[in-house]
Amino acid sequence: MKVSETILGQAHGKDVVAYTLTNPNGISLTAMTYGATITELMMPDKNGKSENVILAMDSLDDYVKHRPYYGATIGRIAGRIAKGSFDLDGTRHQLIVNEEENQLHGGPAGLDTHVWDAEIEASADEASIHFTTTDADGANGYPGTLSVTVSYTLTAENEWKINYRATTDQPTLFNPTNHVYFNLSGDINKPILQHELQLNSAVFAELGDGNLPTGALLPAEGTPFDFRDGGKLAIAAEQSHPQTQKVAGFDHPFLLQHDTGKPDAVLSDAESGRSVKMYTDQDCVVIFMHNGAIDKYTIAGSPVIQYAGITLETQALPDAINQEGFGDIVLRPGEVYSAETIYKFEVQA
Ligand code: G6D
Repeated sequence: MKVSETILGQAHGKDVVAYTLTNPNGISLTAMTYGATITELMMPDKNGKSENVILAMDSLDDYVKHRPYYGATIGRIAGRIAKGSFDLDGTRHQLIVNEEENQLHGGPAGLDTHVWDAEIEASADEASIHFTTTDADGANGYPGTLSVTVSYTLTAENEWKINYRATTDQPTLFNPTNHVYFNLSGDINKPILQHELQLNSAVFAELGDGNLPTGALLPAEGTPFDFRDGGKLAIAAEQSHPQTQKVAGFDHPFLLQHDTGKPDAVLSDAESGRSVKMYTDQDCVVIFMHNGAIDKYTIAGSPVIQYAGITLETQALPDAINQEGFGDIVLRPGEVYSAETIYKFEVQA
């Protein structure tokens, strides 16, 4: 497995390094130490043409300036925390809020804004980038010093494996994700509405004010949220349901069934022949369809179009600390947080 590296520039006074892992099948993964962010996933289409199938900015400075979250490691908490506050062991904690009265994606100095350290591990069959960072006690309002490792592994079987490990010296919260956007056409100016999604989920979380979960877990049966038998993403963009109307598509958490031996999700693009199978040990996947402009920026000289990409953000249910029955995202001293998500890339002629 081939490994190369390059220095992209500096952020927070530290060099930002990008590493490229290339497997024998012409698939390569590039990720940088700023935000432990994946910036390129090159793969061939059915005619052998290799293109980047994820959204990426033109430069490191654009990632820092616009914070698009593209491909970034999100934490301590992915998604929103209502009013940026929660009770933990009888103490009320107030986080730094960065989206009106709520906290989004770990706050203004979330893990995606860190310059992580990195180590490479490579063998004939796979190569890994082990990113590490420490989030100081009180950062963005969170208690405890959190030590995090995120490992990206590219295998000879065309898998991108993401493994998270974390420890803390005080009880705190941790629910990370990766915010990669896929566009399997390889063309950022082609909306993903003709992509096919097959999703093993029968339940989704209703969104209320501020795109926070209301706490209601709704059946997908008979709604545009039921992709168990597969369907084109255009179905979600038709906005035929109050919840798809609310956000012009999906921005929703889907509870995963984890059917034995089946991927949790399959995203495919018939025109290119490319597909990605998703497997995870997480309860849910948040699917966001880039429904509107995130900030005012261009990529390759053009503004980013609506539906330019789709995220498959595996995680615990958002705002779980404030919602009964949404799962436990508390990490305590002596515990080791671990989670794995695998994206497996395939091409059909
Ligand atoms: C919007 O509501 C969405 C989030 O889910 C997404 O992560 C963010 O844009 C980038 O706020």
